[in-house]
Amino acid sequence: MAQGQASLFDEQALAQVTTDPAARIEALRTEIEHHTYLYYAKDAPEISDAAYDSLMRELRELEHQNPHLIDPTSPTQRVGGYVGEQFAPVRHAQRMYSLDNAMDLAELDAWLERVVEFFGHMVDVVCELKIDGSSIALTYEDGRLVRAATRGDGTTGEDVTVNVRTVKDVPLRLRAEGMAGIAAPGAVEVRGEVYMPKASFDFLNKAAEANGKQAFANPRNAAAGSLRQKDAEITAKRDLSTFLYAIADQASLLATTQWELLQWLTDAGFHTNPDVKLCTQAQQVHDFCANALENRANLPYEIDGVVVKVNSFSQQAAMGFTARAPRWAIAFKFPPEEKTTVLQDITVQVGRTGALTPVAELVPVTVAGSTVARATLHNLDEVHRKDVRIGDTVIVRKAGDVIPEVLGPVLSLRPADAAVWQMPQMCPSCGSVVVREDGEAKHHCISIDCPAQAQERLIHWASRGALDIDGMGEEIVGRLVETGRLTDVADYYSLDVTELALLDMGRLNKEGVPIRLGEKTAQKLYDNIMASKNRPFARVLFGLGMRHVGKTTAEVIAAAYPTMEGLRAASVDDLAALEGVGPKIAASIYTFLRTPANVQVIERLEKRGVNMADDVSAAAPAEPAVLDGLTFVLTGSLVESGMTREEAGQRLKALGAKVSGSVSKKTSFVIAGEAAGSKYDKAVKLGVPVLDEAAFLDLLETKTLPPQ
Ligand code: 3B8
Repeated sequence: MAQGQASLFDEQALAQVTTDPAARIEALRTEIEHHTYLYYAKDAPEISDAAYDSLMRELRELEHQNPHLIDPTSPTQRVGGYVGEQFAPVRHAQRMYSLDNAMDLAELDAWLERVVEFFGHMVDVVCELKIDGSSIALTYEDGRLVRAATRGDGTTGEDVTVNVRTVKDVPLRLRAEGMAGIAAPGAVEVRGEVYMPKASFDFLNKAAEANGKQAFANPRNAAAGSLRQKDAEITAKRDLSTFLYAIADQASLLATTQWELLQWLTDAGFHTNPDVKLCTQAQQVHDFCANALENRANLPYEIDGVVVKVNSFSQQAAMGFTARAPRWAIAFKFPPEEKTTVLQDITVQVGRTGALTPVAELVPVTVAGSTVARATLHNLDEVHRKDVRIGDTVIVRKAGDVIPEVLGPVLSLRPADAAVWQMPQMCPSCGSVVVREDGEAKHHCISIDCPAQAQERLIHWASRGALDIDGMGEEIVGRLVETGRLTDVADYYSLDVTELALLDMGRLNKEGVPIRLGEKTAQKLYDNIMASKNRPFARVLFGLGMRHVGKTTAEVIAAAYPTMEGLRAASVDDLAALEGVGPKIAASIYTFLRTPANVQVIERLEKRGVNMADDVSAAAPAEPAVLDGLTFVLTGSLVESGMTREEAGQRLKALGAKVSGSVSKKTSFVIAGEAAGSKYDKAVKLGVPVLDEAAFLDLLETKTLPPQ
């Protein structure tokens, strides 16, 4: 490509630099954007990297000399920036729905048949690869990127603008070709997927392992995690890419079909996936899915299925949405990838309650984008039911694409000497007796001072759902246990900053000097320990790690007994009477609170200021009366939620609304479910606003009225 270069380096252009820096800056930006587009979106660069760098250097230099001309959408501004304490919430102007899944070809056909039934004939559909990334919404105002948000719960996401700016294939300004169409809407919200290429993911995880850092489970988590970096400079180094495929609102102003929209997106400068097909028959959809599945391993990024969409926007609108997902699209999910590998050993892990879990130690193998070397075998019966033996070649897959699972052996490859595995009779951590109680699947080590249990209990106490001591992970807890500073959870609250700073991490640096935790990390960790003293009482109960007391049970108990003193006074029957508790859990709590070693730990926790009593006067307020003064009428059946009109009415009243049986001019809203009849007609006639079920469910969830 000689043209662009010539125009930039010719005499006239250079002469302009001295006279009009603003014009030169603009010319450089447009030129650089053009080459970024060719490189990332079209995969067809026309100038060398060196020439590109030279353009960037000139632009940077000019902006440096003319700081008043710096603009956030300049290609020089992609790097850097800090997000505050938290990512600001962003309410999506239009809800970000997810897709319904078809788990096999039969379910895909069932969806295709629903489409045929709806229209009375087959309609055009578009097949796209389902990118296994993290959803984003990019908002452009007057063609300039102003905001990027994650999907979040679909209603509210997080503002990740500074991070997304660093993603090189995201245009900071739309190309003129795309701009032509959007004179009318002014702002457009473009939606798609951010992903991390497989090769970059491998590279990142290798580096993480080398630095003793936690690796990401799969490229999707890596993409999502990279987007949510507080320091956008880290995001900038992460090699993220995007594929965009939708416009949130007013897409019909830009195109009349999904197929045309993909073209518009490409013209506007977005990276769109080239592997798309416009299909007129079910057979073509099948072929596309079969091809995608076959090609999956050869793609440089992860896909987890195929998305099939009704092509025409007016036909999409006719089909509409359920409460969760569009009716006009379906995600055909690939079956989880399976691989074979060798089971080298079965080890036994001791959990915080003393439960013993057999773990498959595998020859590492890549499954669905990440390395699998270990997988839980749950308990002895599972090992026998699956009939896996040490030395077996086994089939592994990822359940839900995250948790590795051993499916079973390839019997024809079993070594002659492979013996049936048995649970060890002694705890591998402390050597005490292992028992299996009647009716229990798990074996347990019943020693009170089993170090493996102690360590797991300590980690559990600090975990996110419990006392949430950020930074207190497996490694640091392990070191504190080994150095004798942590024995039980009350010991956390006697640690001081100095000893934390000096904590020997058990590793040496390049000069052979032991690595210590260091002052800055120690101070943060200490602050987090102190902050954990004020967690709600339910967290403390959960953190204590009583058998059978999960998070939900802990919340139920704390709601009924908001103080440790009150809870200690409760009888087994009192506890068993609580919703979802029952005699087994009740007995476990009762016994736990009377075991002398536990009583002592709880007393020490209390003495050191850990919350043992919630302030009941500050209990959660009742529902806000956001619908005060409004009158609702319900009609039709609420098929999505399955709520009766009675239940729906109760929910509205709880928010302060009045519910009436007939529509009048005074009615504020009519909620119309399926097969709504005369009340709906009357509402339309009187101009009373009508909400469909999805909007009603949104209202209950968000406690805000939809914009009228
Ligand atoms: C509507 C259309 C959600 C999606 C959609 O590659 C909707 O189209 C969606 F409510 O999540 N991961 C894609 C992908 C995802 C979606 C989509 N198209 N290609 C993807």
